[in-house]
Amino acid sequence: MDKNRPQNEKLDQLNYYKTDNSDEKLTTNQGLKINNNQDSLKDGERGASLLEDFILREKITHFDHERIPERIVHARGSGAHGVFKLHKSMEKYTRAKFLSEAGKETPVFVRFSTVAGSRGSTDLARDVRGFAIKFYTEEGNYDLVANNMPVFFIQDAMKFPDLVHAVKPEPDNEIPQAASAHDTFWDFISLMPESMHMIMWLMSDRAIPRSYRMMEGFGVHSFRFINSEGSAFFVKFHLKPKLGVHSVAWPEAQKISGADPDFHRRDLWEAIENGAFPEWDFGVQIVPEENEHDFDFDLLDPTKIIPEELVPVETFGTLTLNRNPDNFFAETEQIAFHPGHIVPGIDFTNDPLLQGRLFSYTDTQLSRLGSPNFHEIPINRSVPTVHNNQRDGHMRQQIAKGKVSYEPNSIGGGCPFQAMMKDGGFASYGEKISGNKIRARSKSFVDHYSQAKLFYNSQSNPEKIHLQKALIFELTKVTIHAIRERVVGQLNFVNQELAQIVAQKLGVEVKTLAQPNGSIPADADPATLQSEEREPKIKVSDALSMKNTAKNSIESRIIAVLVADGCDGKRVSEFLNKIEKEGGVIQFVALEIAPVKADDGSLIVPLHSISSTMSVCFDAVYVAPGENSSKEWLQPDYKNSVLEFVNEAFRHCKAIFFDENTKPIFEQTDIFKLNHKDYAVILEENSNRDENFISAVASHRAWEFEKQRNGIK
Ligand code: HDD
Repeated sequence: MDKNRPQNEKLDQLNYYKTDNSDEKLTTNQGLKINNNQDSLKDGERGASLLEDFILREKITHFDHERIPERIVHARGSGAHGVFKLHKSMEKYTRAKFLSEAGKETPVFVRFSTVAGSRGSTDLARDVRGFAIKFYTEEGNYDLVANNMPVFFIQDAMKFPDLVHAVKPEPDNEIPQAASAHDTFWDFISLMPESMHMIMWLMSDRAIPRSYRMMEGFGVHSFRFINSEGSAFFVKFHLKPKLGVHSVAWPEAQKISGADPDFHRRDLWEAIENGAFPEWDFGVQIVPEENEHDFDFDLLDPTKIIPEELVPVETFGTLTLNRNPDNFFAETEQIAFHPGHIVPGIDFTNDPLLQGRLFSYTDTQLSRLGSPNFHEIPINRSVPTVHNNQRDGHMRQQIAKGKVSYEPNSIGGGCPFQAMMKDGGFASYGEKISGNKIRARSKSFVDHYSQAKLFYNSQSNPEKIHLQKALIFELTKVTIHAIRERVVGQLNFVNQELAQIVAQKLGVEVKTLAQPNGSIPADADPATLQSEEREPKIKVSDALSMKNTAKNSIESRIIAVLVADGCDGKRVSEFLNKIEKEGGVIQFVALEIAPVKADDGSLIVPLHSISSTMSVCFDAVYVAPGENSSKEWLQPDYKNSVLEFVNEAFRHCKAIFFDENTKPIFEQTDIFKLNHKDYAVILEENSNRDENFISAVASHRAWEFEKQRNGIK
């Protein structure tokens, strides 16, 4: 068995359904061997096709029906198999078996996604990323249908269709694709103060990740853990990537969307194929039930985080993705997640957003996958066999034996039996509830700005600047002045300086919106719904800034090595060895795609030519040394391309390497023109120059110099 391709009970189950065409003859769907797959059956060589041609009809009919509706949201996605390993038993808090025995491994399938775009849209949209995990536990499937942001736009599922209609392409002309920068989205947002915290996240660089492998995951809602004594705890789920949280810059995202719209999909696929398995620490923030009301926000409000300074994340396991799917449609497209797929020991809370989700997910699978038997699709099957009295329906696979499909019964000996709790039977948590039926929002939800402020105030300066620019970009695309004005009015409640900066670029006035306190009257005009602010215990939280993330590895970072005929073969191969030792990836970029001959006679096969790629697709640039290198690269046909390649990497604060040989190129770059000698690693006397370059790559970007490097005062 290939060590990179581990087996487990789920993969064994999937193997049963797999086909391999190697050494096989072509057949129809009925298993009939086909003798001619080139021509239809005709009435003479030049005659009309015959209706009798069942082979042609079968082929065309199947083809005509091979598309299914895309997901109503999160249509664009990529998935992978993996494993969750529990390091520390959580049985003190939950009786879920997959969280009880330290060392236990549970198979998983994870699907990452963007929200707004269609199935074929770019990976690099400014958007929330879905991070949905299916745990194939011994007690049935547990789905954590998470996002890469810990809060949501709205507090109640009642508003979800409105939110999605607003962000999706506008209904008259279906423009724009996979973008929130348009009138209807910002119109809705400007009237929904509760969305302001999420807007801070969405306008931050978290919305344009460098990789799915470098994103956090959050369950968003408070869920419940229940232990075997019946004690309950509120929990918020967290996934922290071992590679740290990193992003690209917005101008890069826009270019990558053109250069490689599959950027994240390709990155995930290639990392797994290369054995650089993405990993996350998995943990929870735990709040005992009796402490539910200890906070200055409501634990049931999905627009709020619990700052990690108040309740630290307790990590207890590792999620590793180690196997690409065999078939995108069968696995990634057909997988059906649902926050209502839970196991004993985990339960819901009354978060009104979560409550609505519990209805929506099964419902949507019915139209997307076409039948209530979607649980029988191989990727959706639980590891334990299903035993119940549900029967029939489109595409039923299971062959249930016997006469009995009802309960109670005596003919079947009463089977299948209900399970006692001690035998793993699920029983909903017996939460005490008393109240009148009411269609309203709790007053404890009406603080919309405190945590938006917390997020903004916790950002480093470069992050704040990116956030401001994102807002300016988005609102520039808005065509209606009043909408811009209302959004700026909302921003003013978050941070006055932020509102001023944005307003000035848009040419709007900062107007203070009305701010009545108190709970929301049933007939209130949404435009006047305002926040009732509380004094938060935490003013700044380190966990909210990407500045404080892990920056200690170049694992799987892609370095463009610019090679030309006559480059220093020995230096290039030494560099290659160093990078590979550190887990980095080298991709050679040459003048053209033809092999390059180094000065020692060795041949280097490039993956790209300078005109077929852009430096936005790489994490760093290494201009290979060599006596001829400068002359080659500065030929009239290539000079502009190479300078643009380097200048763009410089604009986005990436590590760039030149040495004494390639100084003539360096001297024509913006780095030299702007006199940022500190920037490029040109350390002629320094024997550690490769090492210095590697540590610059590990720190991802030097964002703090962005203003200066762009020549902005
Ligand atoms: Fe949702 C898909 C995450 C609120 C209704 N959602 C979907 C996916 C993710 C999330 C990651 C993609 C799953 C996959 O890869 O197949 N959704 C969230 C999070 C939410 C959230 C973290 C808030 C905290 N969603 C939400 C609400 C509703 C829905 C309030 C409806 C009331 N979501 C759906 C859906 C989707 C979906 C329409 C579309 C495809 C699917 O379910 O399977 O039912």
